[in-house]
Parts: sequence; structure tokens; C-alpha cells
Amino acid sequence: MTIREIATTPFPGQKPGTSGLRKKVRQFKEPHYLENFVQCIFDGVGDMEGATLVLGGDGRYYNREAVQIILKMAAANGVTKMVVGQNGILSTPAASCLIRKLEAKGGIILSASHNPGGPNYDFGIKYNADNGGPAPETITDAIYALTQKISQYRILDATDIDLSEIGEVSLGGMRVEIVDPVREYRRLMKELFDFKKIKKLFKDGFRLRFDAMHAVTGPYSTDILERKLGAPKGTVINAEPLEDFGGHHPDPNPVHARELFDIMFSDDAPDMGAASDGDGDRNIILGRGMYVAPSDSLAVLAANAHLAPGYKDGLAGVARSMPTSGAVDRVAAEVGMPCFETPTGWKYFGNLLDAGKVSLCGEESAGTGSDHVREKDGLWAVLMWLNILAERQESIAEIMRAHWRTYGRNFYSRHDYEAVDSDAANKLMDDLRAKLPTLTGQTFEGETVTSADDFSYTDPVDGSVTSKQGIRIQFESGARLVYRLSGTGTEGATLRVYLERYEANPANHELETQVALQSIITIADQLAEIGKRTGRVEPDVIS
Ligand code: VG1
Ligand code: CO
Repeated sequence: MTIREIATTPFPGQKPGTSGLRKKVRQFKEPHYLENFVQCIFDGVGDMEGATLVLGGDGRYYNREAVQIILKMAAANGVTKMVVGQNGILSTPAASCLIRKLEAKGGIILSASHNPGGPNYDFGIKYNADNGGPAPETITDAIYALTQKISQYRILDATDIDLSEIGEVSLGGMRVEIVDPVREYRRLMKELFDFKKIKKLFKDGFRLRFDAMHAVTGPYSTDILERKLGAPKGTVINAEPLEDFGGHHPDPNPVHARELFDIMFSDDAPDMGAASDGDGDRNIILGRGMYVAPSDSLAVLAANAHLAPGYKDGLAGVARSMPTSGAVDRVAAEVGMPCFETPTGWKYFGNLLDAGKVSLCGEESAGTGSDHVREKDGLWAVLMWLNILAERQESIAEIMRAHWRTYGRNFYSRHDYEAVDSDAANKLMDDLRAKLPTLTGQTFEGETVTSADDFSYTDPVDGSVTSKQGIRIQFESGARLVYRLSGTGTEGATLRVYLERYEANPANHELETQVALQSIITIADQLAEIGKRTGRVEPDVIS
């Protein structure tokens, strides 16, 4: 088998976003595009000779081809061993778990997460470092710089290898170990949670519906929930992973997880509903007739984590992304533990977790996780909730209402305007930014602005600074308004507007969320002229 050195030229637009490089499949299939980026990963990370890497993806369209290309390139770049999930499958948290367990140098994860899949939709690739987490900016910047000047890549001239059988094969001078994608992950979950108690919960008749959305958590949830924890067959729905996710977006929100929402709001609703996304790192939780806002879920987990064996000694601290509501801050203040506010994207939690400053973190976008891996983890969150429910023997609604009575309620919602004209979106943000210095002290709809800025973050561990992370406007009442442009979309720009209002009075806790937030919604449009500038009368997704 010979190593071929193939001449190539730099491609524009290989800049990784919030979570790796995400583009249309058709872009990835252009000659040399994927290869370019992969070579830049190997060169940007460096020292591949002798390395062990983990490789797998969410099974979406182009996963199979990409895995083969990456294996051949790894062999040509001197990688010693590649550990690949069977059939090229690994959820994002399971990949993170494997990197840590094997003390690998890092891993390559193929996914566009919640974005749709199929020939006309999205594909993605990201590099995770030796801590199991998304590569920090120093690495992604180095990779990006190389994409601007790459002139050749190396690939082994070989036939595809069969990834359907667990075992070990060689490819040129490289070993390829094909592993069960679930095994190590399941072991870790067993260490963290009281499987016996959760098993008993199911035995006593507790009913759960887990929507795998035809994505990667199908095999994980079927194995752990149904086979290991004894939940009845049929607990997991849409369990079979499909290359196009059955034509849906594997995004657990009220629009794309409609089926689950309908079940949970029906007369025969089970006790709990949950769903994950394309690559298995997100989660949503629903009770009977109730949706738990992800920001609230984070707060509830922070307040109850000690009920699970893996967290019985309490938490070192918590962290949330800036747009995530302040509900978890209230729990941290009560417990007396530190609470950090980071930019959007899991990579910003890495240093805090590695330094032991926090043990739990989360994002409003349906991501929660802990120091057990270095990614958010969908099924982990479901198991954590199950463990808490098994201990407390209350319904989800009861737990939520009790939580709000103790801490007050942070009404919260995110409004997304998808695929809007990029220039219009950038101008909207620029004009808002220009307005910021004049806002403090002004009153809109009875809400007085106490501060307005563009979020800038200084990492408390390595001192690195990340700026322009979203416009935040804080009001005297505790309400808050945040504007950001998405870094994961592949079409035009996606404007995200994050709305929050604090309500201490239990008499108002049953308000409908959009009603509770009405004044902030009105202000959001007044300040940014969203309707006028984007031509949209309403958001595409309200979550
Ligand atoms: C979105 C979410 C962010 C999340 C990111 C990756 O990013 O808002 O919280 O970390 O997706 O999640 P953005 O830039 O589009 O707002 V996933 O599940 O795609 O790995
Ligand atoms: Co995801």
C-alpha cells in the first residue's frame, strides 16, 4: 500500500463555527474539501506519529464515506492506532468518554448535531482534544490558519475496511480497533447513577418516552433504558438511526420533536418525556403536560445532583453559557458554590472542568453535562433526572413547582429567525452595538435598562479573552434580553433572541411563558427592528 501525496489548493470557508466545521454535504463532497480539513487537523494538532485517536460520528449521510477517507489519511499521517465505533458510529459524549478512558491524543467526531442530514443537507467534523472536549480556540485557530495555505495532503492508497465487525484490523502501518459504541459509555453511566433504584422505578410502573429522533442515541437508549434498566419495550421511539433522520431535523425542540410534545400533552401522557439530538449531546425533558425549560433543568440538576451516587459529595461549582437563564445562579448562591458565565459553545467549559472549578454545566440550547466527560451529554441528563425522580418519588411537575417556590421562576424563551439575509443580520447586530452606550437608564415598556454590552469573556484558567459573544441588555427588574448570531447554521444567518424575566411571586408561576415574557418580546423588536430588517413577522422556532 502506498502513501499518495495529493496536490490541493486552499478552500475558502473552512472556518469552524460554534462546534466545528459545518457545511452542506455537497460542499464536503467537493474534491479535496474534507481531505483538506482533515490534513489541517493532523498538521494543526501535530505529533501524529505514535498517536491513538478516536473516530466516529452520528451516522448521518456521508458518515460512512468520511470515516473511510479519514482512516486512510490517518494511516498516511503516521497515526499508530484509530479506535472507531462499529459501523463508524459514536455519539459525541461516547466519543468524549472513549478519548478519556483510552487516554487517547484526541478524536475526530463527524456530526452536524441538530442540523438536518441527507444529500441536500448538512455534515460536520470537529476535533476533540486529549481531555475529551472540543478543541480549544488555540487549536481551531491553528487548523484554520493551515486551511488558508494547504498545498497537499497524504492518503493511503487502500481499499475500504469493513467496520461492521468488532475487532482489530490493520491499515498500512496503522491498527484500527473497531469497538462497541455503547460499552464504555454504559460502564460510566453505571458508575454515576443508581441503576438499581432506577430499575425499581420502572418496575413500579413509571412510564418514560424517549425520542431518539432516528439519530445516534437510538442504540444507546435502547441498550441502557430498555435492556439494562428494564423500561418496557417501546419506551424508546424513533430508535432506528437513519442517514436523513427520517427527513426531520434531529433537534429536540417544540417544532422538530412535535411527536413527543403531542404525546406528553395528551390525556394518556406518560410520566416523563425526553429527546436527544443528532449526535446525542443534547436533551430535553418533559413532564406530563409540562415542558422543562433547559435552563430550569440545569438549575434542578444543580439543586438535586447529590441524590445521584456519582455526585453525592456535592458540586465544586457550576457554569452556564451567557444566554442561559440565571436560574442556576440562584441555586449556586443558595448552596454557596461558584457559578461561571461563559460564551456559547461547550469548549468554553473545558478549562473550568479540567481545573476542577465546576462539576456541572449547561446551556439554554438543551445541553447539560458534568465533569464525567468533556461534552454535553443527552442520555446522561435523562439518567440524572431518572435518578432524582427515583429518590424523590414526586412527579416532574411537582419537582418544578417546588423548585420555583424555593428559588422563584426565571421565565425563559429563545426566538430563532433562521436563514435570514446575512447582510441584514450583521447590520442589525452592528446597529444594536452602536446603540449600546445610550441604552443604560432608558425605560422601555416599563423596564429600565441597567446595563448593555457585548459579552466578552476572560477565561479564569488561562486568561484568554473571547469577545463579541452576544449583546446583552439587563433590566432593573431582573429581566434580560440577549441577541446573538448562530455559529452552527449553514444557510444565511440565524438570529437568536434570548428572553428572560424573573418572577418571585408563586401566584404568577403558572403564567404561560410567552405571556410572561410579552413586554421583553416587544422591547426586543423595538430595539433591533427585527420585523422590519428581516422581513419576518414571527420567529421560525420558539423554544
Ligand atoms: C448552538 C447552541 C449552542 C451549542 C451549539 C452546538 O450554537 O446555541 O448552545 O453549544 O449549537 O450544539 P449556535 O452558535 O447555533 O447558537 V450541538 O448539539 O450542535 O453540538
Ligand atoms: Co449536538
